Amino acid sequence: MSQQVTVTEHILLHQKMIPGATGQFTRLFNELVLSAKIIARAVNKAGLVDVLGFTGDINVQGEEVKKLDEYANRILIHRLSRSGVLCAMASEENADIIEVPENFPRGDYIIIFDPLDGSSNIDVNVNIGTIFSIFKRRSNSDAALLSSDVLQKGSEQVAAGYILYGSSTMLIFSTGDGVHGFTLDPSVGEFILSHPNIRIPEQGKIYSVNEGYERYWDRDTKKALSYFKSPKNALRKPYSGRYIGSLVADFHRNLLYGGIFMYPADLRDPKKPWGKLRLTCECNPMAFIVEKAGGLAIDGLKRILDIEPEHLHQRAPFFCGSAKDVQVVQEIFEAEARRKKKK
Ligand code: FDP
Repeated sequence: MSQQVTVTEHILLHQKMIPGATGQFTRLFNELVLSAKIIARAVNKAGLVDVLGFTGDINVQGEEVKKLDEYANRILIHRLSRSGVLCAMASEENADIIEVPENFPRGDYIIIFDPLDGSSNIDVNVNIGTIFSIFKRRSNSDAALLSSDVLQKGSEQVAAGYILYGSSTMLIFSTGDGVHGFTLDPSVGEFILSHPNIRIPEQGKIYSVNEGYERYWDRDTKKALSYFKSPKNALRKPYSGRYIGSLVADFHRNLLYGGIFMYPADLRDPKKPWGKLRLTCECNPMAFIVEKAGGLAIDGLKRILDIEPEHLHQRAPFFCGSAKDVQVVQEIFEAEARRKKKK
């Protein structure tokens, strides 16, 4: 136990190394960690208490709201608004920016989160998670908050990460200097550093995508898939297919083992040719983590972290993982773009 580093110690150590640090980030993180423990407890008891199933409501994404989703959202909003260091929050479950109530102290941080990602897996005991993305406001603290403070490019994130509720509860995050993983020790109630300085393998052996929708993909994505399945690829053998259908779980496995996760554009509805995943609360935080671990994340052609969000619930195609695997996809998209230009 004497050798073990808790997440709070780790953050405090990090804070000491930043000249002029005020402790605000540490306060925000402490509330996030406490929220994670409360949600983990509810997830672990699901099945025993009445938290499975639907609330009967439809969220801003047009999806049925699960009881645990709603619970996780409430816990995060309640705890984080009390941190005293936020000026705004945004959640996948709420249509608009959530302002911190007038009577609470405020600060310059903004947090965007998906309270419980992978919620279609809740009722069957498959891994789910909370994803978060943290920014600092750009406008003056005394002035009214601008939507551009919340809608910043992913490259402006000061921290991002996720909590994975699985066979154990894990917190993975980066504040810019490496990606670190902590595992909740339920006997002491602390997240303990278990995976310091995670690096994603440069080349993976796994592709992860909902192949059932292949007929709705563009030509580029179909080409990428056939590359990963071909014995003529860089590995000289087909990649293994692994798809849980819970972004945090698929991402986490690929982060540790290497590989590529894809949620491509879906051309079923030509008026909405976007992917399913949300840029601000899913793609950006995962792209930040994967890049800090040595990998890449693109929308096909463009780096995810360079996309200027136009609205809170914007979606983006998402290809993310080991650098060499993502580069292959990018080359395919670039070649197709050149071909289309020539026509
Ligand atoms: P879910 O709908 O279960 O919440 O964006 C949400 C998400 O899950 C991701 O976690 C997951 O990667 C993806 O959607 C799964 O979507 P498909 O069922 O279309 O594959």
